[in-house]
Amino acid sequence: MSERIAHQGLRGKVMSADEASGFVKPGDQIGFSGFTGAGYPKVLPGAIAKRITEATDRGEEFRINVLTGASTAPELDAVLAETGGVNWRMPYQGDASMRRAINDGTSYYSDIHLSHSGQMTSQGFFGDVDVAIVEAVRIREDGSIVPSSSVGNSVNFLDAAKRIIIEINEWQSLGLEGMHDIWMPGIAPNRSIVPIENSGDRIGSGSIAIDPDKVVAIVNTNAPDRNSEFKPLDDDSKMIAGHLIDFLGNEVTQGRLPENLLPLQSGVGNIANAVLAGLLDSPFENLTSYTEVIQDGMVDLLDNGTMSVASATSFALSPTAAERMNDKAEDYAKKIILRPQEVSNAGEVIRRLGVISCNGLIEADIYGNVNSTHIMGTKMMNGIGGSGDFTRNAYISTFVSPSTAKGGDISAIVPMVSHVDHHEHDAMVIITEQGLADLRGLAPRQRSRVVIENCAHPDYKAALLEYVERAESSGQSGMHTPHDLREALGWHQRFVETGTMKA
Ligand code: 0RQ
Repeated sequence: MSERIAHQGLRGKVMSADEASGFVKPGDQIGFSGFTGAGYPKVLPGAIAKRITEATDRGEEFRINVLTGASTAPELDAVLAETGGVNWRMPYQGDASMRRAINDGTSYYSDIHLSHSGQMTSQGFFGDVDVAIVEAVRIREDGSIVPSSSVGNSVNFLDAAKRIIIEINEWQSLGLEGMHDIWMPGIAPNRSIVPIENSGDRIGSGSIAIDPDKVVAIVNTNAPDRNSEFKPLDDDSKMIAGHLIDFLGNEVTQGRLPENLLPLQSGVGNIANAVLAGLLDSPFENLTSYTEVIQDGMVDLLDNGTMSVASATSFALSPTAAERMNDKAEDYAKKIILRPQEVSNAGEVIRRLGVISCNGLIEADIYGNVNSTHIMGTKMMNGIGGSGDFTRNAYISTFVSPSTAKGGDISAIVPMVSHVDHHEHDAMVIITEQGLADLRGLAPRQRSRVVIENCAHPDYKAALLEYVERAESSGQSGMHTPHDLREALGWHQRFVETGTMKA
């Protein structure tokens, strides 16, 4: 362990997780490292959860605010959510227990663009950060921290926090040192331009400088990052990937994209991973990515040389791919750059590099508005994550989804979305296994026909067409974006009442 704590003064701070959890007080606001199941602290959250439960059993109030980079894993989100002690959570989650706590009203949740969340913390929008709890690979001689498999919002949390607790995780490869690129734009009014001109540019240092005097505890761990295996590729995913690859090929033919495309962004989830797998067999070469998470599909592209470089803030790897990453981290550090999420998701860089974005959706409406977060308009699924950062600024923004969910009882194409995350001004291309709707340059009434014809499932096509024709001919609706307002959310209401959107 001593090689992992090179700062002499900090070696004396090593203690057990139970002892370290004593530095967390009721009402504290805690910034945890971690992004999509990578680089989150493995043992402190459990120790804090134990203290919350003990306090609750004694009839004492012990609640905390939980800030992270993005989703984490059960060792953080589930253990804390299950105590009922999470008062407020930001900016993204994907855990069943946390989702339950949010949807049953136990916990407040602010679903925030990932690129904004760190800056908002640093600017003091959420109040003080009491404790930063951050996983690291190593502490250097100067006390700076080498992060592990994600950078996320750790720099903001470490800067802002009054007290710092570091988990040194021996499972994380020392070879990760050299992969990170720590550079921060600062806060307004002295915010700098991000000097990145290519996805592969390195602009900062390999570790996060901290004030060693703020470190109150260091805890040693040896535990893997936890992500689930991706679902095996099904026919729908392969068809979605095929539509997107054909579309990109045509953009090259039309002279709107260079032959090696522009930097790719790929969201979380099975479909986005399937699209990356589809690129493996595509004619494209020398691809690059400017994205936020590196999934299995992207590592495969790097392995076979289809992709030359990938910039992100985190891994989101299956257990098998994570072991592979650990074995060969030094080699991957030549092709992978992990940045703070304020930089990986910086809108201005995304716009300037001309990123092609690809994210999942829960539902889209006939005019191209997209709901990525809410089931039937009221229940939180995961959150907007970085999908807005990329969609709003992309050169071409795409959304991918099967045309139905829950065995066909839900249509992903609806008359009006029950919640809007990405609106018609930002969403350019919608893709389901049925086909692709290129909405660029189309007015709402033109969009409706293309979305219904190309993307809706045959079981719902006639009903969608009937809806829009009725709205257009009612004489009561404006003809720019025709709607029958009594019926617009009727499909959702029918699902809530009967368990299916089918009439
Ligand atoms: O449910 O898990 O019970 O089977 O949602 O759906 O089709 O497997 O697709 O894994 O790609 O997730 C939008 C949630 C899609 C994701 C969303 C149910 C469906 C299934 C998953 P089961 P699929 P995916 C970068 C970008 C927002 C954040 C983002 C997401 C489950 O892509 O969270 O893009 N995006 N970040 O059955 C009811 C519907 C449904 C539905 C799907 N209309 N109604 N349930 N489901 N559509 C990364 C980060 O930001 C970190």
